[in-house]
Amino acid sequence: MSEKTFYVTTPIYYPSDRLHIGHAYTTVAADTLAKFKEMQDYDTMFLTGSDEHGQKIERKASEAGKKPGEYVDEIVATFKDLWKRLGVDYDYFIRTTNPDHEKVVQEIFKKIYEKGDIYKGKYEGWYCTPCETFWTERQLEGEKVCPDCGRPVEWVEEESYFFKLSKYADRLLEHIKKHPEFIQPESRRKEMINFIESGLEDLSVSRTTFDWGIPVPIDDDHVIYVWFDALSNYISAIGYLSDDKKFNHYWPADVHIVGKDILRFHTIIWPIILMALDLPLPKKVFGHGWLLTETGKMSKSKGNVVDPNKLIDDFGVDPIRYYLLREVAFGQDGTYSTEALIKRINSDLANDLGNLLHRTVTMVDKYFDGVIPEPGVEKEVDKDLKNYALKTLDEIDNSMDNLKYAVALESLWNFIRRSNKYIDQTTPWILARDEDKKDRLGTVLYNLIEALRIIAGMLKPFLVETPYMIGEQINARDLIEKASWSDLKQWGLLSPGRKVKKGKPIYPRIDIEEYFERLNNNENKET
Ligand code: ME8
Repeated sequence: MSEKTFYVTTPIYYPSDRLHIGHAYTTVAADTLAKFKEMQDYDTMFLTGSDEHGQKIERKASEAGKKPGEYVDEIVATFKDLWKRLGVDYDYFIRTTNPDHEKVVQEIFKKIYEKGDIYKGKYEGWYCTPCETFWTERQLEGEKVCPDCGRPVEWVEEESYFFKLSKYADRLLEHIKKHPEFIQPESRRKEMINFIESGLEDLSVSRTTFDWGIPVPIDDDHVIYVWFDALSNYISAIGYLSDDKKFNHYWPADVHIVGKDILRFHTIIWPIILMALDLPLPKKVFGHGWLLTETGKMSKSKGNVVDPNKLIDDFGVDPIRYYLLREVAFGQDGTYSTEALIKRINSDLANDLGNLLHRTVTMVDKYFDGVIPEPGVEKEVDKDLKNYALKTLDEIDNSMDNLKYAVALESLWNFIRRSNKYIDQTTPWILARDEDKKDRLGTVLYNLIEALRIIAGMLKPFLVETPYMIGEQINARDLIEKASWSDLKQWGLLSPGRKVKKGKPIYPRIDIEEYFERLNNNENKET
């Protein structure tokens, strides 16, 4: 195993419903980061999964007239199917109903109980089942709705085990203040500090009024609180208490990527569980923003839930991945719109990238019978292009370290545009008129093919088909497949003499009006 490791996670989603574009957003981001680190020769561990216990799932299954186990099996299959379609390449998919996970959670509970940080008491308070969250009277400020999701809360009065969050509050605050990178982005870090400073109460970590959960190991009448169970996935999945070597290799996680809705669980409850276990804390928890629709928050009742499967059917996988990563600054809220998606496809994929490839391959085909020419003497304009490639690689590297996906893609597209400009500067069609300038023409076209090889390589973390579509046409699929990030820094890796395979434009332009017209006609047919 390589010394350099990188461990990245997504939340494990509730299999209470099928996933929507919001879940795809988080997962594609984590997948991109994992692919990027992989290219930089890290031994990468990318974890995702499903959070299958709890009252919410139990109720949903019963509404569907199914046993919880049967209900979640069906939905989890749709998760895996979506990740496959989106080109998400996780190393492990954890299900919290997996007996290995259940055993580790029980052991964690027992360890903390034996340490004296879990004790028995009685819980009296409010509970939001959709969020699986306990709320105190004070936190509700007189309202009987969940401060997070706005849905009604229920009164709960039952015997419960409590976890001493209060005992660790000062230590946690100190850690957060000492490690500014621990909670990102900065604005959310301040929110979390305020939350902790306003006082932490001990947390109820068991329930008695339903069964769909992991039994408390010392008391069969209780099941473990679903968040205690779910958060433990990040260590159970990599061998905590079962495979020390693997666990020590990957832990602490480099980054937990989550939505802002569940940042509190990840920056308060989770670190305190780890402190109680005497384990190091994750290096970073990144709470990204919310993806909204033009009619507000996605919800079944509003009928505005965006189904990623439908988008893949209509546009293909890479346009969706590109849009998710490019359109909204990670960390901020953004609005999903199909119109904006089509505009991105047309301007960035069809125009900037598609044209560069098409123009280049067409010229090699026309002026050199498709054979990639030898480069000759280098001019200033060629050096500029090469330096721009190096600069772009560094920029992407810096942006990715800060999870600035949109900025990374902006840098990449600046290089694509720079390469298009290189065509305009060097005017190959004029060089082609003069046999004496054949060498120069060869150099220009070789450089363009190299630029495309490097662009395809740089695209690999972000997009899953496009790099190889480019690879096919410039006949460098092999080089692109095996390219590491450092290979992209070597200009001239592609040997001349290969024959390009001119194909159709990789992204034909989409007519927005026509698309919506077709959509309306189809909807009318269905109703
Ligand atoms: O909270 N915009 O699962 P969940 C952006 N099981 N991201 C969104 C989104 C939106 N509109 N909607 C959902 C749970 N997400 C727990 C997690 S982890 C130990 C347990 C994404 O199915 C975002 O990442 O409700 C959010 O945090 C997550 O889905 C919530 O998924």
